[in-house]
Amino acid sequence: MNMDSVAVEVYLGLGSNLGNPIANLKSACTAISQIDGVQLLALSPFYSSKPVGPQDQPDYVNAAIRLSTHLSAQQLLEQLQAIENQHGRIRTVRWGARTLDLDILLYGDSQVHDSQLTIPHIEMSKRSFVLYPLADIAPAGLMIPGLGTTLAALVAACPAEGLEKIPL
Ligand code: ROI
Repeated sequence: MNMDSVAVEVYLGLGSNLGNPIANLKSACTAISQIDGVQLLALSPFYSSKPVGPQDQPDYVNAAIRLSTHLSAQQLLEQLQAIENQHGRIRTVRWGARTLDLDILLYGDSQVHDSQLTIPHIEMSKRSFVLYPLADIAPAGLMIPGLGTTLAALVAACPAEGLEKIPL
């Protein structure tokens, strides 16, 4: 339970570039919707994206989720890591290929800085594969805590290069 025991609106980033990425994201979505204390509110379209970081890995599929939860950020992280592990995630090289990556991008208007979690997610403001799916399901005027800027402003400053919406 979070401290106020009030439902908090949370945004997640999803990514996969091993196995069947689309199937991995769909199955992750189902698993997330089944977490006790989580209500799924929206799922973005899926995007294919060129790898950021090392280029010698397959293209990614990325998406974003909006949910509401009574869980604390830490409790939610534990549930998400369990889902990553169920999907065969093996943590090897930094910035390497992965079957499933689930990131807490935003947790209400909170900022979290501890050994396990940094919210807002550090790199989100520069990454098209995070910002564009997020913009599909979040209000344009959404403020990014700590940055003093809106989601729409970040999107406007971030070219969609290497990013393509996957038709349904
Ligand atoms: N690149 C893309 N396109 N999508 C991701 O989800 C992703 N995740 C990562 C790194 C390796 C930084 N690159 C990525 O963790």
